[in-house]
Amino acid sequence: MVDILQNVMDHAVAVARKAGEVVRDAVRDDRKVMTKSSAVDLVTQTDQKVEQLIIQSVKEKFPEHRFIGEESVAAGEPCILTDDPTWIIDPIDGTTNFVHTFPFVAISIGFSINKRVEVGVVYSCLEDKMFTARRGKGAFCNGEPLQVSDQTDIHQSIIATEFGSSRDPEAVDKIFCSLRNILNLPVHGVRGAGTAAINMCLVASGCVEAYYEIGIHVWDVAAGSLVVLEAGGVLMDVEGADVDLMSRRIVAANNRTIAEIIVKEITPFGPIRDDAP
Ligand code: LIP
Repeated sequence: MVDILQNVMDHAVAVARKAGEVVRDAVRDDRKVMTKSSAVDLVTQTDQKVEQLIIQSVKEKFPEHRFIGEESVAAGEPCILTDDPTWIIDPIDGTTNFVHTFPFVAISIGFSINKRVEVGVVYSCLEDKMFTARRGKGAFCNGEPLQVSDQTDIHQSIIATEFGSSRDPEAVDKIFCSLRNILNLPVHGVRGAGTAAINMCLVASGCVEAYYEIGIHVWDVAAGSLVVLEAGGVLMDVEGADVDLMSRRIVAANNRTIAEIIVKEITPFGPIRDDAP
């Protein structure tokens, strides 16, 4: 019997590798920086070129599949997750890092059916780390199995987060309030790689106990969410409910104990949903 999901996984890995080559070649050259939703929400020609490369290549192999891509949505395509097989693509997660040659940049490709992510591929292309996950079949980095940390003591934990690209003063105040609460628990430290996808892979790898952020988009977290789950981790909304990938809010943690403590310290707010009309 044909294993469609394995075909999807193989294709996602192959095209992510090809995209990674393009990104690596461009990392020192692409200096034409444009902005999107705010003065610090950056995009380059490489983001657009890589998204086209991925979509073209997938269309040739899976002509009936749908797409949600960061740059296509920025260009006016709808961001609606249906039950149809859908590729959820961030061509460069960590565009600001890419622009500044800060060395964490990922190609993130999730694949969903019935609104549930079934395959996740995150290629940290400057480190040459290929993170892969398939529902029910585990998570891997360059073929090696991943396992979240077994830490249950928040005081012995490292937490990853980001400041995002909104500079709305109220949102910034809430982001800092959450950060202060978490630092003061205290935790061993707070880190941020500058890409949601890689932060989630760090949770899956056991290097940090949790990652949370408000303001991310579905393409930043679709693939990473499955990598976390398949490495034994948990996902939650920042107010403790089930995660909703369109809500632009996420907590990804090694276990429920850590996730619930983080949730208590977060000052929540609700950015406009990805699927808002
Ligand atoms: C970015 C993230 C980053 C997050 C930003 C943004 P982009 O994605 O991964 O960690 O803080 O909100 O979404 O724009 O580089 O694809």
